[in-house]
Amino acid sequence: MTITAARVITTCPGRNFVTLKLETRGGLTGVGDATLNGRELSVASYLVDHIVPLLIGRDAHRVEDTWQYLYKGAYWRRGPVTMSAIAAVDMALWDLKAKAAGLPLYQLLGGACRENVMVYGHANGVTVEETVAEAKRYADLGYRAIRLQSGVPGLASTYGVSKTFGYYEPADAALPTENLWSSEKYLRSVAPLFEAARETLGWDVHLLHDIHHRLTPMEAGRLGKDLEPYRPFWLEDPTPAENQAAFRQIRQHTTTPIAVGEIFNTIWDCKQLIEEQLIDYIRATVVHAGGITHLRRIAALADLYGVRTGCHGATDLSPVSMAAALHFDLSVPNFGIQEYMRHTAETDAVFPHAYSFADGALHPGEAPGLGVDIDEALAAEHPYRPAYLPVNRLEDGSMHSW
Ligand code: CS2
Ligand code: MG
Repeated sequence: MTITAARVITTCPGRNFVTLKLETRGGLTGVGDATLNGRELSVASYLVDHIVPLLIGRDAHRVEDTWQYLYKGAYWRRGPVTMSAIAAVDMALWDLKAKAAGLPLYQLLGGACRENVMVYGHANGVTVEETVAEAKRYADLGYRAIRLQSGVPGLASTYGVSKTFGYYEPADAALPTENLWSSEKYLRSVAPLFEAARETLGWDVHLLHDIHHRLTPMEAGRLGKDLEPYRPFWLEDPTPAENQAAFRQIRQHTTTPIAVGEIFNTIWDCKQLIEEQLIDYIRATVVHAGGITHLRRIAALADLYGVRTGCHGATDLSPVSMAAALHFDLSVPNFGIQEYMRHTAETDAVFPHAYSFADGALHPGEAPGLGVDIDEALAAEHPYRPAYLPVNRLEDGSMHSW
């Protein structure tokens, strides 16, 4: 199954996406997501200028060898740009292999380990009342797990809260917008949010929250303890994870489950957190952690230590990533939960897909391959638009994690 052509398609149906499309001599095509929010053109260039020339003429069936070739052959290993580019190739090769077999990809990954993939939706609002009302709307739609992100009294804006009701798109300007942050004001706001949510939603729905890398380990330990009465499903990214040992401090102070990893790119980023059981869910995702081939290795390591998967699934991961993630989620033994921020209708039109939502869960469908494609003609109608993620400063002006 010789690769004869490769195209890198950058499109912006409301937000930017980078997609790799491979063609083979037999006429099959395979797609992979290469979107890195705010740095899209870096990955597009890495693919066009440094990877595509190496793919033409290669046997598309050699998925693992191609992964090893692109990882070990690059010399400069790891990092979000390299691993997102490798991920796109990997997704496209798995897509091709499954299409050639006439099977949905999950069947090549060992078959289904469950009937469907439980997902969590995003409820956000400027106030606790707005956020809880939005969470109730998700519960009424059948979601069994809902992430709560609310505004912080005294702060003009904060992570996860959209300016216009509904979709939260963080890459919101041609140059980074500057947000102001106060951990003290934030820490006072979370327990009241969860208390109100439990009062309205009850106990049969999982409630999640994303701290987004902003606390010290001790602040995170305190917040985890504050929320224990409300039984969160997880607290996400409580503190910057470059220092993985710091999570020992959080573990000493709270039993609230911890989820980390959406910005991780290889198994090495996850190793200590998993081996020391400092986390309960690993969030590494198919597009930023080297594709399906590498994500399966991360999940296998996590399984040894009782850590479950909780893959990142924000709208800056295209429907190609969502489709690939669902085949992975359906087949991996230690599945936990899948994030699912619904894409806009404009995005869905560019990326027709087979996955579907019902009863708080997604299923990848039975179409051969990933079950997703890119409408290149429609994609061409949405040219790339520079868009940066915000930056975050403390109220005294010090730079802080966004
Ligand atoms: C967030 C993301 O979905 C999440 O858990 O952390 O929205 C993240 O901020 C974006 O993917 C960044 O592009
Ligand atoms: Mg997150």
